[in-house]
Amino acid sequence: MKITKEQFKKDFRKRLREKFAIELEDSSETEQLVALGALVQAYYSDAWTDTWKEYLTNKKKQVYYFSIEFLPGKMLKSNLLNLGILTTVQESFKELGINFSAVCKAEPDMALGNGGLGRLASCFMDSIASCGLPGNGNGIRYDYGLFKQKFVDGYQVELPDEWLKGGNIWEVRKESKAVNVLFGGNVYLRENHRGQLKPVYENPRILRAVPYDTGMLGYENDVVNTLRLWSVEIPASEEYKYQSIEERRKLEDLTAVLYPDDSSEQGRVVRLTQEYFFVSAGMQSIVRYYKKIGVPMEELYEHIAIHINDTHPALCVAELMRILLDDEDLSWERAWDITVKVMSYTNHTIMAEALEKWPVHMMQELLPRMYQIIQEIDRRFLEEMAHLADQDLIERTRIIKDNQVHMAHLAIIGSHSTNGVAKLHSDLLRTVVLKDFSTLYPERFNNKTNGIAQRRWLQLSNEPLSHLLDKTIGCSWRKNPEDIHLLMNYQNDEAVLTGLGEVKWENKKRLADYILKTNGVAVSPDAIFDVQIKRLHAYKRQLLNLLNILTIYFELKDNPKKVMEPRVFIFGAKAAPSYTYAKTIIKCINEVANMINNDESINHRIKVVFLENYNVSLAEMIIPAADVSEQISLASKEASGTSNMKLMLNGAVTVATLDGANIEIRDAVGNDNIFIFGLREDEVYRYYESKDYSAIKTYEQNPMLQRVLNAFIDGTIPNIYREGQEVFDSLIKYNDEYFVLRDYDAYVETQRKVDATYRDTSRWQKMSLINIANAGRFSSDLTVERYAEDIWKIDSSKIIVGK
Ligand code: GPW
Repeated sequence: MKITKEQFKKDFRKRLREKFAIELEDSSETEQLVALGALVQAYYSDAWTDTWKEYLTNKKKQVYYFSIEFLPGKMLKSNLLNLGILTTVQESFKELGINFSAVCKAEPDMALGNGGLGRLASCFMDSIASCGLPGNGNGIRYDYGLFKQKFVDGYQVELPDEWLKGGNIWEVRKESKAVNVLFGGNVYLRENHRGQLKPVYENPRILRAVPYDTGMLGYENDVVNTLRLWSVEIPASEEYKYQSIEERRKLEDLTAVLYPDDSSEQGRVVRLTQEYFFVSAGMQSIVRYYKKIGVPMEELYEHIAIHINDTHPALCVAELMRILLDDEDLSWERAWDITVKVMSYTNHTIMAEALEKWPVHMMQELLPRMYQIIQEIDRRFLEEMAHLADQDLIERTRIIKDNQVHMAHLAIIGSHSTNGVAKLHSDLLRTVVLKDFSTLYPERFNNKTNGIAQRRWLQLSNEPLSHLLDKTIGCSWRKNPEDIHLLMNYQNDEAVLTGLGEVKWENKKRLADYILKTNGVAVSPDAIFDVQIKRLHAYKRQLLNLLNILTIYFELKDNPKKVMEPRVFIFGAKAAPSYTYAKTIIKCINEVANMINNDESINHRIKVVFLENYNVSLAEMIIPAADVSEQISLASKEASGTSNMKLMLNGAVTVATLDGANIEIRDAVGNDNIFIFGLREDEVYRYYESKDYSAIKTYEQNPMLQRVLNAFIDGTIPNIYREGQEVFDSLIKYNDEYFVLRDYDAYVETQRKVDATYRDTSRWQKMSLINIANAGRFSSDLTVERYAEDIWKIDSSKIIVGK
């Protein structure tokens, strides 16, 4: 949209008066934020209506992305950018004497997600709208987002994230679109007068699902899609059943909290209730809409695609079957055909503990009708496969076995597409983890390598670099992320390389100021900023990073004159509250940080900084300041990773194992512009087969490694009496599940190479440039376009300028 500064200033003052009966001069930053939010919403309200009306009139096929997590972070700047008025607003605020960044800061992070999976969903929302694709999100409006992390004596402490306390400026409550969702009770099948078997519900618990819609704005294209999040309420007709406050609370708890368990599931009734709640509400509202506009149910698959983001929404399969059978009177065969055509599924991990399974009795009690339908799907699957010679294969792939419902099996059998999130990951799904299914349905398996929204992760978070790019290669990269490749023409241009160095320094200075303020640690922007930011998990091997830090520390203590670049090791990570080992690692990193940062004898040559409460906003500050990106998971374990892409885009050079999307990053930049080390995936699998890995042998044969590990249990690192022993035991007594010790030497050696390379400034800057220039292919715009074409079969409604 186009608006002059004069008009904007007038509109803004007016909004403030309308909202708060206040003059600009007397308003607080929060009031300014709320007024600005309301104004921005008014600016895009026509485009929002026009968008869905256009989808309606042109009968555009739409995708609905079902995800139990969305992690957008702050939305103000992103919305202003996409509307095309960011600069106008920034300049107007300056003229009005308002501090724009302070207003932005007043917006709470919307953190309805744990990490990569939820953030991917939000990058997809941005990209789907920006590519002009008809697509909507469907999820849960948690009252509390991911916990706020504090460190007390080096331990992680979790505080509630009260993100809704000041109200949510972007959401619109859609009372009229509420639906009921049924739980529990008994369900009998009875023949109706037309001889059809229909369910009769006895004593179900009825919950009301109320949607809150948020506009998902496309980048300068007037598209506004919808993210619909559901909140639980008590239906008026049921109120008499909940007389005490406790009983009401218990019910309202359903959408109170996001499960902070990343990559592992606890068999909890609330979680399963949440899953069915948003699945059923979403499916009902979708089907109701298409019925209302006169789409025959038989043709549903021509109008909608439903995407199941990991298995959490896998009940979509059974719920659509339920609606088509019970409410729409379709035969099983017709309903099944439609369901499979409509559904598609993404797998995000090969970690066995994260593959969701629910006890049969729990599903039977909580979701009796779902269970009946799943049983029938399972029965028909057995029947259909009965002709196969390999009876074991059928047993291995069925949905209900060992008294558990296997959600991934339901998702694969009930959909036409299963994809992994990076080449290696998709190959492992096909050949190892889901091999049986790929034998049964080879055509269903495909890869869609993850991507990131360049708008947020470069344009918004790294303005200095964005300006340098504009100046060097023009502005087309802002619309077409692949155009960033034009930067390759400048890999030997001294001025551009120096410019990149200056941009990086400026970003590092900003982060250094923040580190001093929050952690009280003084770090120099001239040091290497070495960054590992991701959830804390054993397979991601933050511990390996720590072992290298201790190695350097001991080398410095032995030889204070050791030639090396000063380095700041920066961590950001939350541990699931129930994951004690991950919390142990946090404590150990914090204590090592204390020890090293306060040891004058090493002359400040290395520093260790663990930043509290890692979230989207913090990522936006850390990533532009990173020189080194740590992507050191055990090969085969990280499905893709996405911080690897964000860091590369911002000019960090990657230290990586050949895991997840690191492999594709290596292919993009070439071996000379990345530091690869460690076991490869086939070597890891060979160890699993031969079972001849001995951590203790590795330890016994390596004096430095001994010294480093002993530091955990001999008092060298203070205050980790219990934690140090736990780490030591995990490596030595329990034989080092993630081959940390096996990769230790290679890692330390590679870090020496990093050090030596960094000393050659122009070589380093060139590497950095090559990383930036080749990051365009990891744009989530391209990723969602591949989903649209191969899986969802939807196309863009707008001719995007510049495409
Ligand atoms: F276990 N991922 C995540 F697969 O952030 F469900 N949370 C999760 O619960 C799972 C996966 C799950 C991450 C992957 O670990 C990461 O490798 C990937 O880049 C990201 O999902 C997006 O695909």
